[in-house]
Formats: sequence, structure tokens, C-alpha cells
Amino acid sequence: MQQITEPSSTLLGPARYVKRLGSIVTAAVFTFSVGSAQAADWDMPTPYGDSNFHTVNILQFADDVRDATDGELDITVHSSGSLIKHQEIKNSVRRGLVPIGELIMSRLANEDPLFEVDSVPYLASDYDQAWKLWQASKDVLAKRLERQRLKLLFAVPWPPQGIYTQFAVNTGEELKGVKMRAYNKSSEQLADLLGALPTQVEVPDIPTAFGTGRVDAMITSPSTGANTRAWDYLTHFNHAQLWLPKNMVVVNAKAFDALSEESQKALEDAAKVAEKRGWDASKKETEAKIKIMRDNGIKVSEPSPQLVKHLQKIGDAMTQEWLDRADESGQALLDAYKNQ
Ligand code: PCA
Repeated sequence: MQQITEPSSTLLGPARYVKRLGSIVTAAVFTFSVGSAQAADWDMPTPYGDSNFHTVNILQFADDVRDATDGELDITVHSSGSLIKHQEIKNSVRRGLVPIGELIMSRLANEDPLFEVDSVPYLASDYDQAWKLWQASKDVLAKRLERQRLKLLFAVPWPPQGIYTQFAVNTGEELKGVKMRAYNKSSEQLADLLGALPTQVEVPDIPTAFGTGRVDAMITSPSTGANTRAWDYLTHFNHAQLWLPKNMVVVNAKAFDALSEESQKALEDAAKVAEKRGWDASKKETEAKIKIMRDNGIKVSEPSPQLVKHLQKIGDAMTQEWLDRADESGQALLDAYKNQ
């Protein structure tokens, strides 16, 4: 399917978008009226590949919604950024170009630091802490999204983030000058503070970025390491467990309001189930994907005490810097998290 590139100009209503894009887009338009009064076919762009556990979970979510509504709400998932590129998914949903989409929450860090709270190093670096942080943050994040007429449906974490290299990392000093792949503001900032040279690369582009020498190391999870066959271009994985960033699914509020009450409920119910299923799958993913990496020759290690110290120091500086940017709302969120 052809990829939609969002017009950079001013906001257009969905109908005008459809008109404007009509010649290049066939299936990429949300409709309110097929068959019964409020039936809808929804196209859903997602950034990651079909074998990724987030995508598998979302495909199941789409099936659940279809079943529960007897096909009245039919969601078609377009994975790997094939319909809309990751960096454009949020605004495409906001503007009604598509009714629903998935993206990594911390991608919104530049517009609002609160969306980056799950990517502050060592603030919440295991599943229990990540769950608590999610409970403490989801209402405020949902409210911020509401201001953009977006409805937050559910969020699921990636496994803990670690460091992939072509050499052993013992102290962190080894990373100076290394070209390091990053995927959000925090991973970029961390690479910077380690003295590495960060470059943002989307997951589908990782193999090419290594193949062409654009990057020599990366920060990501065991999940993405295994899915991108890290052993083809890397030798070591340090399971540093820096943070657990989350993907979220958001819906255009107008598209949601146009659904029948039954479909709205089916969507919300399926979202609750998908969130739980996604968290469970993420936990299982960590061990399973570490094993796959080991089986393929990657040397997996826990961080040494020196490395932890080095990363903690950087993490403390990043937490402070984040708090300065996030102001009282950031402090309130941290207090809510710590007082749970
Ligand atoms: N995989 C995604 C986000 C975090 C992760 O584990 C990535 O590397 O871009």
C-alpha cells in the first residue's frame, strides 16, 4: 500500500483530506457509513513489524473488536509504518486522516515532557515500577491528549532497554565517540551524555543503518534486538534495564463519538483486555528474546557496578533536567508515583 504523507499545511477536516488524498489513497480513509447506520472501517497505522509482540497484540485487539461488534467496527492494521510513518501517526490521528493509530509515547517528548516520564533512566526500570508509574501517570496523560481531541485507549511497555555494541562495555567509557542509534529524546540524550554520537533511526531502518555504517551501537530492548537480528551486526548486549518505554493506542475523538454506543463499549472493553494481554506478553518477551540472542551468539551480560554507577549518575542528571522542563506537573507526577 502506498504511504500517506501528511500535508504540512494547515488543518483540514477529514472530508477535505479525503478529497485531497483521494487520488493517491484508496483504503486509507475512515468511513462512518457502510451498511448499517454507524458501521465503520478503520485503518490503523502502527510503526513496528508484524512479528513484534505489540503488533501481534494489536492484531488480536482488532479481531476482538470485529467479533464483539459483529463486524460493525472493522479495524485494518497497517504495520511497519507502511501506511503512515511513525513520526506522523499522532498528528494523522489528531487531524482525522486516520481514526486510530499506535505510537511510542515518548515520541511526544518535544511537545510535552510528561510523555517522556517512562523513559527517564532508572526512574521505573522493572515491570512493577513501570506499572506503578503507568497508574500514576495515565490520567494526566489522557487529559493532555484530550486537549488534542485524542482518546487514549491503552498502553503497553517494551521490555527494559539495554545497550548493544560490537565490544564489551565494562565502565561506559568505551562508548565515547561511538555512533549510537537512538529512537527518542531520552535515548539520544543518554547517548550524548555517554560521549557517544546519537542518530535517530526507526526500527524498520535498523538493519540498513548498521549495514551502511551509519550506526555502530544501539539502545533498545531484547525484543527489538532479536526482531532486527542484532547478531548480524553486533556482538554484545548489556542488559542495563534503563527504562521501559510504552507504546500507546490513540483514537480521534470525533471518530470515536461517531460510533454507536455498542461499538464504543466494545472498543473500550477490547482495549482493557489488550492492555493486560500486552503487559503479560512484554514480560514473557524479555526472557524469550534474550535466549534467542544468546542462541545466535550475542554475548549477554548484566551491567558491572562501575557501569551502573556511571549510568546512575547520568540518570540523576537526566531526571533533574526532565523535572526542570516538566515543571510542577512533572513533580506532581513523580510524587504520585513515589507515594503509591
Ligand atoms: N524498541 C523500539 C522502542 C523501544 C524498543 O524496545 C525501538 O527500538 O525503537
